[in-house]
Amino acid sequence: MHAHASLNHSELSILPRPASIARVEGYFQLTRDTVIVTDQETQAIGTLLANALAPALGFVPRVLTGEQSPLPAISLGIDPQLAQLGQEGYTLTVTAEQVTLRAAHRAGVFYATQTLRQLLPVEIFSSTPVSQTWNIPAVSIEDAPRFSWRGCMLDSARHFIPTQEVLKLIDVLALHKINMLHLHLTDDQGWRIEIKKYPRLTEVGAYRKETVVGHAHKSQEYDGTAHGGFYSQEELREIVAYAAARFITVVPELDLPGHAQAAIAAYPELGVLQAPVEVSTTWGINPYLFNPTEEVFQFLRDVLSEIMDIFPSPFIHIGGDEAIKDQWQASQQVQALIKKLGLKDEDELQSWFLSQLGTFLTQHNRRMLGWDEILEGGLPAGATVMSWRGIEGGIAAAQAQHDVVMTPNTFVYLDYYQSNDPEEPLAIGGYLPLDKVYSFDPIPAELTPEQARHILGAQCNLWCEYVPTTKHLEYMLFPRAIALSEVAWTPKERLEFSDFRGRLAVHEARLASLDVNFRPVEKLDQE
Ligand code: TNX
Repeated sequence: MHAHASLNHSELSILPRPASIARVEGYFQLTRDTVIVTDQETQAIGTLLANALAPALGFVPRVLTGEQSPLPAISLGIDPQLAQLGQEGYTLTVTAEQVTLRAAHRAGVFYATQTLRQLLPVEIFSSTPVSQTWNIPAVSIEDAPRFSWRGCMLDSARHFIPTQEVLKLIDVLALHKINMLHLHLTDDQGWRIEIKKYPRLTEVGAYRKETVVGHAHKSQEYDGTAHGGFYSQEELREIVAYAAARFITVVPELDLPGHAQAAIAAYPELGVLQAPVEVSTTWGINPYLFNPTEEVFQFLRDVLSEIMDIFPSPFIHIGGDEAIKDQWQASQQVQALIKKLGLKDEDELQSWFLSQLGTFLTQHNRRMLGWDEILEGGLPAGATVMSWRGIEGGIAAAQAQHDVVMTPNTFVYLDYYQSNDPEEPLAIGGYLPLDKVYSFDPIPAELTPEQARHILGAQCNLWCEYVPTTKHLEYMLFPRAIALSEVAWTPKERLEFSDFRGRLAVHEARLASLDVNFRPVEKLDQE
């Protein structure tokens, strides 16, 4: 099947762009008589669809499960014969009589519903009833993702992102077929996850003080205001369940052995210095490291156990980034350990440190994921690498037959400026316009096809040092996260920035109706 030559943007503005779509003549008209028919397996997806359409329609379409309908129907169902479309692929066929969504697995049916919402007139995203005819163009779509990891990282540590906002974002990410939500939950500036066994982690570690920063670089250093907040385990379970219903896996990150200052502020005995310190009130890289002792490993295993209990994710992220090793270097005790283990240096000690936890995770059937610094001193067995300092770490890891998620700062760091407009709100630095994100190819040319199979996919990261509000968070995410979703979903030969732009211009009305803040695409013309 090939793309129709005369695709009309206002009619077929689906993001990410489907692998193949053919427009045929006619429309299916959605009315009060239309029922959503499902099989047992897709009933919950049918209900989600009904509830998504209801506000604009002004009525909730009926969901019929396991029955035939005499009425015109939107039919959802599993079809094992579509196995060749993979875990997430689907077909969506619209004729004047019927809308048919089929996939071999439930995820595919869910993605078909997200496509269907975008086939309807954009007003379907309205939160209040709109009286109009709801025509769905007759099409034949066959679609499946290029990559199995289509991710977005949010940094709740630097600025806490309230649960309600996370739930709202999950809906928006799912609309774009993103399936991995990586939550950065611990850092020097805050510990955001309730751990029952160690209550001070949040009692102390979740709050940082106001600081008077008395020099010229104030805005670059810290916004000066007191800040705090954390997720209870109950809230995290709600987030995980809400995401799972929308086929998103929540990947938790516990950052170590560096970025540990908030934990050490809560329990100074965890640190190399064994001395009190406050939760960091400035951005940047701090020197506080976990002490590589059995007591600390016990603490980390306890914390990981509670994390695994909350998050069913097959991947657990253990950080590994930016650990300056000065404190390990200066500690006689740590140096004695390096000697005893027969290691060369602190990098090898970090590798050993992470391997201890990797083994623990493996025993619990989880996979360790870490930033590309985990390559230094030897990649722990079985570890998956998130390549952030460009793509080099990812290339090295894939060549060593380790799995990789590509998140290079050069293409997908959404904390960077999205334009040169002097009015652009303060950001950490860098320059990452929309077309640069769109131009990213997660498969480096250096890799053989065999090695390239280790590239699980791509992810955009939004670090939140300079993102204090949810409105601003959305502004930094959109539309760049949508570009990432297309890079990670759509076949490479179907990626065309001008076409993407055209669809995005239509899509903005949907985002606006969902009350999602974004940088308007028309601003690209002024650049
Ligand atoms: C580096 S990316 C970090 C983060 C910062 C980010 C700012 C990574 C693994 N570590 O701690 O927030 O730069 O761009």
